[in-house]
Amino acid sequence: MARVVVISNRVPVPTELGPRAGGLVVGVKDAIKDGGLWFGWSGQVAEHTGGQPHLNRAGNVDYATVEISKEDYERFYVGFTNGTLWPLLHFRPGLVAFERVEFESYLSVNRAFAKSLLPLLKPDDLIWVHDYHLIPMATELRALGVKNRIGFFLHVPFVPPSLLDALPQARRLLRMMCDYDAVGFQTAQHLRDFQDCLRSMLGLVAVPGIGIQTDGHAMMPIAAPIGIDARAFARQAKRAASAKATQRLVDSLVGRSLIIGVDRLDYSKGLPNRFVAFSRLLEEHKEHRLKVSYLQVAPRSREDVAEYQRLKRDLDRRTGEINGRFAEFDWVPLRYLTRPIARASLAGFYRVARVGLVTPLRDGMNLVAKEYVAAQDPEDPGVLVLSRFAGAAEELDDAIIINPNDSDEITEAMHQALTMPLAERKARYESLFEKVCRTTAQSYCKDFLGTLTRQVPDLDIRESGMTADHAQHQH
Ligand code: ADQ
Repeated sequence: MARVVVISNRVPVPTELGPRAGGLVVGVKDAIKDGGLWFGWSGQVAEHTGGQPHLNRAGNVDYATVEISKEDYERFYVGFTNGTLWPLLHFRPGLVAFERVEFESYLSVNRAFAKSLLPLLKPDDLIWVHDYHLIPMATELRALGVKNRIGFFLHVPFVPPSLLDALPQARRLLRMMCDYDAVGFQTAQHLRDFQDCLRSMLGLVAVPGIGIQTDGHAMMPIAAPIGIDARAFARQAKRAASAKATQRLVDSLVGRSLIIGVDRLDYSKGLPNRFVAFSRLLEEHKEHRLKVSYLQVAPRSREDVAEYQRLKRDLDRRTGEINGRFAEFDWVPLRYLTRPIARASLAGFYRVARVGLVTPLRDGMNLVAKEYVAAQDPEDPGVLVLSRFAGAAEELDDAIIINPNDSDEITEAMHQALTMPLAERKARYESLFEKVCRTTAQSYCKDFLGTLTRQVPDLDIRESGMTADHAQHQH
């Protein structure tokens, strides 16, 4: 098979210290486990953006990274990607800022990255671009003469036309997405929203077997849900259960039930509502006082973005209030950590937790939900409480599904989970485990790359001026 070249904003260069929190790496590394190249930003700021990449090799994977300038860091990273696209794609128009210079920087960073990558490309490489930071990448690579197949996968949700239209550059971005050979989304709903945008904003409709046709080129849009290697994670969790860190956690609980949440410290993850819900659980269901501890692991993320600083202050305050109000001299109800924890330890922590709380306001997929299920002890499984607005809810419908905007609903779900009989816990777990084993990191990469390498039928017919109306009849 051809070499796979992965391009993503951040690159998991193995020499970096410590574990990295983030779902993209977990799901994508399977694509290049047999050899490949991973290209992107080093995470460092330098005088200029791009230039000659730094090369590293680990096993049979090459890593190539470049820097960005201070100005691009502010405009591209803090600005357009995390201040405009991220809130927009997470249905938070009130948090979106628009600055034309930031969009210009977004384009120029993508152009510089494409130039840096060019000398490393081979003619039959399959190029796989990841996430909202890099939408213009295919357009920029094509402009440099790259003829390879190029695919794009969006890890975050896609929005309906009424929301996307708020973005001044929406049509331009949609056209750039049409320059790929395949564009993937986490769920059927995100795919439908994308297709609605193409239809209503550009008048384009997919033709079965061909895809979206523009200028003699076809782009196939697909839903390819990302997953984890669930069976391997289950084995890791079983081993981790007897490891030192898990044992320390269990000892510290002195028989209490554990509720766990693991999220990047991000406003899309719904943490304030979750804290409110926990406080109400202790308030309204007094039987749980002294009997349950809630561990929230929330490593800090995007600390230069103002909204993230506000969220951190808000959660610090709420933690103080909850513990000040309910703690006893020998019980701290809420344990709140803002640093990452090694994945091996996390696996053990999930396994001993009676409840897994995954309540994002919006999420592309959410791999923590899948990890929590995979880590459970089949003989005594915990219960997953899952937001209906996480992509994972499309598959994991045997979890307790909640609306994360309603803290009372989360409170009731916590109570239901803490008091659920073993037989029901097992029945839900068995069905959920079967589902997390079905869509894995491997099946995700296979589905996406399969579409990317598909045979595209002769496109001459479609150049005869196919309109949205014509295409709709064929749909
Ligand atoms: P994220 O927003 O980063 O990913 P998620 O899918 O939950 O969200 O992945 C987080 C990953 O990081 C998990 O594998 C988890 O174990 C790990 N992690 C989280 N907190 C950690 C901690 N404290 N210590 C160590 N590891 C931690 C984006 C999208 C998601 C989408 C993924 C993958 O926002 O919707 O599911 O990409 O496509």
